[in-house]
Amino acid sequence: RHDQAQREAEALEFLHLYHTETGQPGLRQRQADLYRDGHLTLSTQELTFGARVAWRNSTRCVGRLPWQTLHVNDLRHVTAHDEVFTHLLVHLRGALNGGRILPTMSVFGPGVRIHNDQLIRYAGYRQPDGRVTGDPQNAALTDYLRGLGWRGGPGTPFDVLPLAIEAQGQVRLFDLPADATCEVRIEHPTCPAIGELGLRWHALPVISNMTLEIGGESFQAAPFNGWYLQTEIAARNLTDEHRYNLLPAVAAALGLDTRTRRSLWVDRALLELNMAVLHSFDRDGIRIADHHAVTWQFRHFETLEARAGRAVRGRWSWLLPPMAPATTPLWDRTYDDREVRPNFTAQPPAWQ
Ligand code: HEM
Ligand code: NRG
Repeated sequence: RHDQAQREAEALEFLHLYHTETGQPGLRQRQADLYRDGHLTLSTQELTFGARVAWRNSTRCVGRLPWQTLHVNDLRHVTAHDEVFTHLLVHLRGALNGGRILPTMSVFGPGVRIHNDQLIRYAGYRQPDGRVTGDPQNAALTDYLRGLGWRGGPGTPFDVLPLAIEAQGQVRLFDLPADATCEVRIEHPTCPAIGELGLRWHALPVISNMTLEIGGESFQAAPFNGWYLQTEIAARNLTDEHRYNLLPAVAAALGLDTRTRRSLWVDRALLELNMAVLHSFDRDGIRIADHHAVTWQFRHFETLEARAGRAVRGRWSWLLPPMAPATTPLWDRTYDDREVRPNFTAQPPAWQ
């Protein structure tokens, strides 16, 4: 929590940024509003600008080149469960846009929180033997949702979890309809046995547990999405030993010799799984980045920012992809990792 002086200082700094970057008149009037009220009530234009700059300032995001294209739904008047849920469905369908994904954010009113860390997450069901069916990362979330009364899904490794929406001091569960959670069946262009593993992933990453901070104001319910980078799905979610841990199955499908790591079966299976994810999203016409294009685009973003007289902040360890990092143009660069606002901050889970 900020104290009042810091809040006002951030508000002044934001007003200055907004008016100098956009060239909009009226800075004096807004400063007077701030001194009168002690805080800012952002206009829709200021909110939209602030959200875009928050993306521009996200040190861990390698996908920042199109920051100015972020669509912002100003839903600060929305504070009731049913209305929040309805607008989340509008967000999911509009952002998917038939596969030509639109980076989108929906900003909800006071008292609203979404307890899921992303709008679309797969259940992780704990088995009696200690193993997990589904995504082990979501086992605690799955337990929590069951505690709220969720009866559980069909029990596949890819059951979409319901949303826990908090509003007006109360938490309620909402099932997401299948037509709002577009998924891609993963198959490999030349190895049918990989397709037979029955893997899938959802088209949209919609982060719903970060606080948007603009000019001393905080928005706890401001879910946002862009499109996936294939390494997020293929090199981490499906591959990490503590996630779906699928490289042994992919290697078997490829007929690789897994008796010794020195055969580099891990690397070959990883590569083919990444190819399969790119191929499958392309087949369905769902936008997805690859780690080569996105890192070159990030360099372009740096050039444009330098031209605009701004410094780019970044966290090298997050910007580098978990595949072939030294082949990308970010490998031998260094970044200043100090955080500036507007920005997104991590929220401690509302449950736990
Ligand atoms: C993190 C790519 C859009 C804000 C990331 C990461 C990647 C990425 C690869 C690292 C994720 C990880 O390692 O778990 C992209 C791509 C986008 C995109 C390809 C396509 C347009 C956006 C948008 C926003 C955003 C629209 C906000 C408006 C962030 C933030 C993080 C992040 C805040 C850090 C998340 C965390 O701390 O867990 N992005 N991003 N990104 N991105 Fe983006
Ligand atoms: N690694 C996470 C998603 C983190 C954010 N990535 C994006 N964001 N692409 C995962 O679900 O795999 N985005 O807004 O597009």
